[in-house]
Amino acid sequence: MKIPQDKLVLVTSALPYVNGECHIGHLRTYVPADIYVRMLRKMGYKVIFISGSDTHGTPIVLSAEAEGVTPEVVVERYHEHFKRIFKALNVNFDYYGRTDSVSNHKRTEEIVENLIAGGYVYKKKTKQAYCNTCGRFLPDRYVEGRCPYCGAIARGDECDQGCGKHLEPGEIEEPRCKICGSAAVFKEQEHFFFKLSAFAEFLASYLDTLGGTLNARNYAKEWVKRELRDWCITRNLEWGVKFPGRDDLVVYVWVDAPIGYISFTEELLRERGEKGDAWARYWKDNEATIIHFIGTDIIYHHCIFWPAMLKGAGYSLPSAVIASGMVKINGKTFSKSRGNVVWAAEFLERFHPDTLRYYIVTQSSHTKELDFSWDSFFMRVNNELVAILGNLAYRVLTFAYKNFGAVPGGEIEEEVKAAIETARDDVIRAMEDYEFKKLVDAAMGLADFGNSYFQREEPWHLIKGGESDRRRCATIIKNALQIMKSVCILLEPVMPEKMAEVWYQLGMKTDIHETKLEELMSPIEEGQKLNKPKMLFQRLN
Ligand code: B3M
Ligand code: ZN
Repeated sequence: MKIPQDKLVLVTSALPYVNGECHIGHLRTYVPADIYVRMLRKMGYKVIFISGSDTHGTPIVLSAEAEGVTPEVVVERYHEHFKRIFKALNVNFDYYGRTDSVSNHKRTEEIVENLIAGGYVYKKKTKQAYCNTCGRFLPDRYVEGRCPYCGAIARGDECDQGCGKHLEPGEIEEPRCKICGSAAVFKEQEHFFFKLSAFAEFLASYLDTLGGTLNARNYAKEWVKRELRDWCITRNLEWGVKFPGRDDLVVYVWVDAPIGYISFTEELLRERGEKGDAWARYWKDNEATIIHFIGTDIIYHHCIFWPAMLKGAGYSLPSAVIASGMVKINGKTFSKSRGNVVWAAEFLERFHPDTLRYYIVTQSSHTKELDFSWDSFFMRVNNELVAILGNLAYRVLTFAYKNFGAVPGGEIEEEVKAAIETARDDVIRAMEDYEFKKLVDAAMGLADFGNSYFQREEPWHLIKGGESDRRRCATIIKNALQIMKSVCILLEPVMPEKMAEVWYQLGMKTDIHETKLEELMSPIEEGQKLNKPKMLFQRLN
C-alpha cells in the first residue's frame, strides 16, 4: 500500500497482555512495526506510533489468582517489564499506555453507549460455563475443553492450540474449570450481544479495500462469506470496564483492548499539549492512515470485530492490517509450560539488541512462520553482519582513516549512484509490500556491492603509486564512504544503535535517526574528519 504523502499516519502494535514476561514471540510484531515506522519517517511521513499494555481480561485475572495477588499487582509488574524491554530494544513508541487508564474506561463507555444507541446491542439469555464446585461462572480462560470446530483442546474464547478460531461463551465442548479441574456445566444467564451479523455487507466491501498483508484480508473475508454470528460482549468479572448501567458485568476484553488504540492517541496528543479534540483527526475525521501491526492469531479480532465496532459507533476505519506469522522454537510450537520459549530479557543479557532486530526480520518473510534456533541466529550474525556488513565498514573505514584521516575529494561514480538508487527503490517497494526481509536484502545488497567495489579497485595498490594513482585512490575511498553512508541510512531503521556507531565513525555531524532518504544521494562532505574505526560486530561461537 502506498500511503498518501499529505496524510497523517498512525501505526499501532498489538497490546500485549501483561500477565507474564516478554518473549521472542511478542517481538515478531513489535520489531517490524518499529522498523516500519522509522523507515516511514525517513520517507518523509508524519507518523505517530503507539501501543500499550492490555491489562484486562482473564489472562490477567487468572495469573493474579494463581499468585494470590490482585490484578493490579500483576499489571504493574509486567507493564514496567514490557516498557523496559521495548526501551532496551529501541522499539520507540511515541506512547505506551495501558487499557485500565481513565481515558480508556471513558472511551470504551462512550463507544458502547454509541453502539447501544445505534441499536447494535441487545440482551439475550445464553449458556455460560459454570463450576458447581467453585460456585461461579467461568468466563474465557477460566474454562478449558474441546474446540467444536476442530476438536483440539481449547480455551473458553479461543481455540489457541488448534484452528485458532474465536469461540463464543457456551460453544466449548466438554468444559472443565481451570481452577479446580472439575467438569463444568452450562447455566443460563442474561448477557449483552453486539449485532455483528448486521455488518456482513459492510465488512465484505470494507475488506476488499483493506490494505496490509494478504493473510489478514483473506482470512477475514473467508469468515464474512460464512455466517457472522453475534458477539457476546459482557463477562461475569470484577476486573475490567463496567458495562454501562451494570455493576455486575464488565465488557469482554476484546471490546476495551482495541479501543486502547484510540485512548492512547488521545493521551499522547494531550501530553503533547494539543487541543482536546486533536485525536478526532485520527479517529473521527478520516484525516489519518491507520495501520495495525498484529500477529496472525488475532486477525479475526482486528479485521472483523474491530471495524464493525468502529463503523457502528461512527469512528474512522483502519486502512491496513499487517499480520506477522507465528514463532516456533526449533521447529516446535512455542510453549511456556513446556519450557520451549526464548525470553527477551535473557536474550538481551547476552546479545546486542540490533542483532535480534536484524534476525527477526531476516529469518523469514513477515507473514510466514519464523522458526527460531540458536544455530540460525549465530549463522546470520557471523555470515551476514560480521562477514558482509562489519567487514565492509571496518575495511573501508580503517583504510580511509589511516591513509586520509578525513573524507577525500572526488566525484561519486555513476555505477555507485546507480547501486544506491536501486537499493533505495527496492527498499521503498519492500515497504509498500510489508516485505521487511526484502528491505534488509536491498540494503545488504548495497553493502555487498561496496565490498566488491573496494576489492575490485584495489586501493591498497593505488595508494603506493604516483600522483594520479593516489588521486584515483582518493576517489575510490570517497565512493566507498558514500556507499557506507547510504547503507547506514537504509539500515538505521533495522539496527539503530549500530548504524549510529558507523555514522559517528564516518564523522557525520547530523543525527542518523533524523536523516531522511533524500540524503542518500547527497555526497559525503569532503574534508569531514573521520573517527577511529571500531569493529561493529563480534563473531559468535
Ligand atoms: N492482548 C494479545 C493477544 O491476544 C492481545 C492483543 C490485543 S490488541 C488490541 O495476542
Ligand atoms: Zn479449533
